[in-house]
Amino acid sequence: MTENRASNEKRGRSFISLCAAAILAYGVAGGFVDGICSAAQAPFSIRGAVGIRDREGKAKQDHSGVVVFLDDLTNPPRHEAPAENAKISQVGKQFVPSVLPIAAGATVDFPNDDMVYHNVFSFSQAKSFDLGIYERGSKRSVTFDQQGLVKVYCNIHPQMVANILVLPNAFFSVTDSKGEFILSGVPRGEATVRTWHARSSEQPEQRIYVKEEGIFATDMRPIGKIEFQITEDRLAVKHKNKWGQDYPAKY
Ligand SMILES: [Cu+2]
Repeated sequence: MTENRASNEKRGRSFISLCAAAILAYGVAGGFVDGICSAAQAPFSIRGAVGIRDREGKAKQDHSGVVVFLDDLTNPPRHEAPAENAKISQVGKQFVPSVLPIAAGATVDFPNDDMVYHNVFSFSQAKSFDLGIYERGSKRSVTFDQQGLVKVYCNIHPQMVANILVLPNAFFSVTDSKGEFILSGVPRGEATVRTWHARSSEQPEQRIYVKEEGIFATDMRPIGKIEFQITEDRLAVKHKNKWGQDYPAKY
């Protein structure tokens, strides 16, 4: 392992020299040099899929909405704040998207893009806030510094629920309808691929080695594509409004 690391570092250094030489030689052709250097650095992409089964154990048609993320990296890169804020809109009396992973320290904008007023609030341990009532075209923002799950509600419409997962880093993805995900720019080293789904208590995970030759399991078996299965076992839980009361029958 140590030997591998040493040779990787050596390769890294000679690669840096190669880039430096290329920049000196072809400094004017910036785009070209960038191309060479980024190709040689080749940030790794982890691909995979999550299959969701319903409560009866039947495979669902739609496998979207599972958050897949990396945790416990042995070689975490320096954390950089995202250039743009993340966003959860209010549209058609829903929060869109209803699942949003972010890295701790990120800010989320909550624009009202709807025809009606909404009141956005959360009493979660990781972040408690109340943005008050605001109209179409307005936007309010919240910064999330503490890791954890933040459940966001509207005080007017009980069906409006969003889950913000505040994670340790920016290596995350949300599955598409086929269940597929991609984690891009992953550094070499060990990491745990974890999962989270709003309607399941199952959170399958896998420890992996990311090496120059590819991804390996802890028994050094090569992994082409990471696959997980999740079975739904949670119904939507009724929640109270911000005053701790049931929502009125009509709203
Ligand atoms: Cu609302």
